[in-house]
Amino acid sequence: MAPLTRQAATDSDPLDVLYIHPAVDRQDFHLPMGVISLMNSLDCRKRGVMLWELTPSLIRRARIAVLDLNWYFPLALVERAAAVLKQYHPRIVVVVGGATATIFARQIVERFAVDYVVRGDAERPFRLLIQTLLDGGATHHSPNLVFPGGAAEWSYSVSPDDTDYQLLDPVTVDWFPTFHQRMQRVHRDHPGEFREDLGVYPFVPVLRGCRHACEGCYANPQNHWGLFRRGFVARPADAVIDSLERCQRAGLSTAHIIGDFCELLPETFADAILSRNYDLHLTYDLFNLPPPQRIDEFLARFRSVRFICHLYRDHGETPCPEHAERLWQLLRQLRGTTGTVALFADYRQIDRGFLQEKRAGWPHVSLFDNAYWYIPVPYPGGEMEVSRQFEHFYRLCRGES
Ligand code: B12
Ligand code: SF4
Repeated sequence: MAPLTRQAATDSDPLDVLYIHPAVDRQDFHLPMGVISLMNSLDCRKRGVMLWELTPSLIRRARIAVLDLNWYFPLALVERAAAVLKQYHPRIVVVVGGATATIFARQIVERFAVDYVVRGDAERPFRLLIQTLLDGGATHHSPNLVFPGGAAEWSYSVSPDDTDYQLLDPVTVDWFPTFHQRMQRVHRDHPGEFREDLGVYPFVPVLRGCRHACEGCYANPQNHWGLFRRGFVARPADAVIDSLERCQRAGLSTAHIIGDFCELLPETFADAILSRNYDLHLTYDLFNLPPPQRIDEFLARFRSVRFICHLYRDHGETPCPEHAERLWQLLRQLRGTTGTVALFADYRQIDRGFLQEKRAGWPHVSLFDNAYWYIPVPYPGGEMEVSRQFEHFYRLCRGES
């Protein structure tokens, strides 16, 4: 296959790939964390836009349109967007991927104007599919694809020695001007903050999946297998360090890590990551609580660290007095340092007065209600079950139930 050549796209040049984020509103800058790296793996004429930036002329300039469908909310929006794409450009190829797309792949290619769904880990399948489409070759052999009337073998999953997984670039977004500008502003005006309303960018990828098996989470090994056909996997420490250094080189103020390597990986991994200094603020989600020395190492290595903590152990799942005791110790340890805490608790289950009292006098601690995180989501399952879920979530997105 001939290698693709990169050409800068101006406002009137033809585009090989147009990525569209199906934003549910003007504040929805939540791209699935894997998407930026996927787009960066393509060396072709590419452009990213929010759904509300789409115009007929942009559609007509593109050969391939790519949409993410990770959280289920944009399910009906993706249907509408695909129909509009085909209306203005009947020969455009429409590609969709992400967790929800993986679960509902068959329904999406059969009921929406979508040509391909890429299931599970998309790094190699997506790159191969785009390259084959641009070369005019036969696509049906690219792994993990589902298309109208058929499916290719689901044979690709990332592994630590997979260079596609090692070489992720979650930082470069010059091909997506609106997102780029927004993120430059967020990094300038809100260093070190973790605020969903601002959009959280970039996440430094460390691992996929989890060793715990909390109900209702896609990282739970059973759900994870259904979504990715593999178990828990981590990138090598060098690859993670490279991603952090990319953030620095790009002049970003903050990196975000969700996927607690202190808890889930051997100590040597954390030793390697924390063996050097980063000119970055960090937000880091602690699934459980590491020893105090580890916390000190984080503080020494980053400009500041905002630890996301959970009132219960195992990422907020299990009430536990020892966990609570260590949590109060951590809050005391961080007083007067560059460390702050976003403390998440399920407000349906706890006495809020007790928490308010606990944190009185601790300005470095903010309280968050994560009750709203526990929303029903689609899960992988048998054919009948998936088709039942599809009808439910599709109607939900269309405001019909
Ligand atoms: C990190 C995370 C977040 C981060 C965001 C990270 C981000 N920007 O992606 C934050 C904290 C912001 C977040 C927020 C929310 N999250 Co969240 N989050 C996670 C978490 C813990 C890990 C995700 C992860 O590691 N992904 C790994 C990366 C690499 O995979 P990826 O981005 O999905 O991409 C790969 C493939 O899916 C695919 N792919 C993805 N997109 C596309 C697009 C195309 C075109 C292609 C080809 C392929 C492709 O290719 C990628 C590379 O292989 C998961 C649970 C879990 N542990 O899995 C929940 C999870 C994804 N979140 C979930 C939910 C529900 C939410 C919230 C709605 C919670 C809430 N109630 O507010 C919000 C939604 C935000 C919003 N307003 O849109 C659900 C999604 C369920 C669903 N299908 O709807 C999950 C699965 C948790 C669960 N309940 O099981 N979340
Ligand atoms: S610890 Fe967190 S990521 Fe792991 S299974 Fe539980 S909720 Fe999911």
